[in-house]
This record gives sequence, structure tokens and C-alpha cells, in this order.
Amino acid sequence: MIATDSLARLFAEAAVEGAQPLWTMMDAMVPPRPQPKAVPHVWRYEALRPLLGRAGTLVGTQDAERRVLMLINPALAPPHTTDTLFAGLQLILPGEVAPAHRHVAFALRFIIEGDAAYTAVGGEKVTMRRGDLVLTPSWEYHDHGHEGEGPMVWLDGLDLPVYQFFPANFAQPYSEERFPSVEAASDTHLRYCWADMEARLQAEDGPYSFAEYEHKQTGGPVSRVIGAAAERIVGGGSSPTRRETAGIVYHVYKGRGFTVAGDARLEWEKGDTFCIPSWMPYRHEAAKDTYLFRYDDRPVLEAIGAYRREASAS
Ligand code: 1HN
Repeated sequence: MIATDSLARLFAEAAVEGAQPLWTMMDAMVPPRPQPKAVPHVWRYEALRPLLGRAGTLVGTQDAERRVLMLINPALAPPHTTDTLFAGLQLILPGEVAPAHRHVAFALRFIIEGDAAYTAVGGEKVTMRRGDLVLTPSWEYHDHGHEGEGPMVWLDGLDLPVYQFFPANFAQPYSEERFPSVEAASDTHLRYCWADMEARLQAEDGPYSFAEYEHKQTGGPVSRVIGAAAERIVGGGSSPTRRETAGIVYHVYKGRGFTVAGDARLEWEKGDTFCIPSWMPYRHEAAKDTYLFRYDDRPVLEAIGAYRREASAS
């Protein structure tokens, strides 16, 4: 019996019992470095904006609930923009209401176009303008509406892919279209105006600066899973090369240039959104004065002791 035994036989019998050897796949189980599935990619606003406009005539917010074009990583399936982050472009038109609901997933909005829509979050009605960052904390009822003129477009950033892994995301519609709300205080912790961020970035000298959004109540990142920041690069300037275990979604608030991410060269201009996978060295180069908004999964990585960052040779 023993004489005729073999590993192949052992593996076959183990498989019947729902077990497999670790030693044949040790490297895949504990790889020497992070192995993100996402690839670097740019979503061009010039190409997507007309499609979003057509969606605006073809489907209403009542039917769609949220009129969002998801920005899906070419190497992954919805809702993955990176391994852990979701990004989408949402359109709301004057007179529309996107009905109230809540979910465990956290959402942020970075306003790309327009200035008179609101998002009502947990009873606070927050008016949104271009460049604002607006937070929708986990499990708060929220609806969006537009009482002004012209289309309103924003970038939605959610931690949805995290809930592909932790099946702990609940969602619930509210019984009515709108959750009752009153005008938010001008300094609400739900809104972070661009002017404040731009002033912080300009306060730093040099061709490149970086500033993190600080939650107005906690002083920490904007959520437990997602952090957000902005960067300024003067025309002709560049950022340092670095890599971090966080996955990152970038949005070009203003400017034009490119980012080298691993072997990829991502050309971008105002309105574009692009992503950097975990641990890939990256560097931005600006052709003209540029401001980038970004969000990442650094807070959740820090919570589990898995955030690392290093400057790397360019
Ligand atoms: C969602 O609820 C919103 O509330 C936006 O505006 C984007 C993407 C996937 C799932 C839910 C919103 C979303 C979303």
C-alpha cells in the first residue's frame, strides 16, 4: 500500500475531501509582493460625457434610481475600478430627484460640472458646486435633487468592492422619495470646498504639493475605508515617484499631463479619471498647471496593518 502511494494519489484523495496541498501553491498564496488584479487605466471625460448625456434622455432618475456610468477596470468586473474601489460618473438634470436610500457602503462625491444640485444626507441638505467633496457616511439615508439649471455631473467614489469580499453590505430604500432634510450649516462636516483645498495646496512652495482632506469632526480620513487628498503640479513639473499598497482613483480637476504607472503611460486632461493599482510605482508629469483629486483605500489598509509606502527611484 505505502509502496504504491504517490503525491498525485494523495492530492486526488484530498480533493475528494475538499482539501488541497499548500506546498504546491505557496507563492500564489503568499506572494513576495502585492499582486493587484487591476491595471492602470484612464477613463476619458471627452468620450464619456456625451454618453452620459444620452443616458439623461433615455432614462430618468426614477427608473435608474442612480444614473451612473460605472468606470470598470479593463481587467475586472463591476463594481471594480480598482481591486477595492468603485468610481462612477453620475448625472442629474434640473427637476430630477434620485430617490432616498441608504447602504453600508460609504460614498463620496467630487463635483465635476454644475452648481445647484443638492444631496440630502441624514437630514442635512448639502448644496454642491464644482470642486466640492461631499460625503455620504455609511448607513445614512441620502437622496439627490436638482433645483437649479443645467446638468450636474459628479464622480462617485465608493468602497463597494470591499463588500464583494466582506459580504456585509445592506441597502434599504426609504419609504418616500426624499428623506426629510433642512439646509446644512455652511461648515457642515459633509462638505469640503475646493477653495479651501486649493489654498492649502498653494500654501506649499515648489512645483508639487499634496494635501489630505481631514474629516471636520474626527480630524482623520474622510471615512474608515476611504481617504481623499488633492495634489498640485505646476506646468512642466512632476511629482516624486512613489508606490504604496493602497489602490488609488485620480480625477483631473484641472490641467493636462500624464502619469507613468509601472510600464503604462496614462495621458490625461481635465475631467478624466484614472487609476493606479496597489504597489505600482507612479509619477505624474504636468504639461500645464494641474490639480488632481484622489481617493484611496489607505484608511482600511492602516486599520489592518497593511499600508506601506515608499519613495522609489524614477
Ligand atoms: C449609489 O447609491 C450612489 O447614492 C452612487 O448616489 C453610485 C454605485 C453603486 C451602488 C450604489 C448614490 C452608486 C451607488
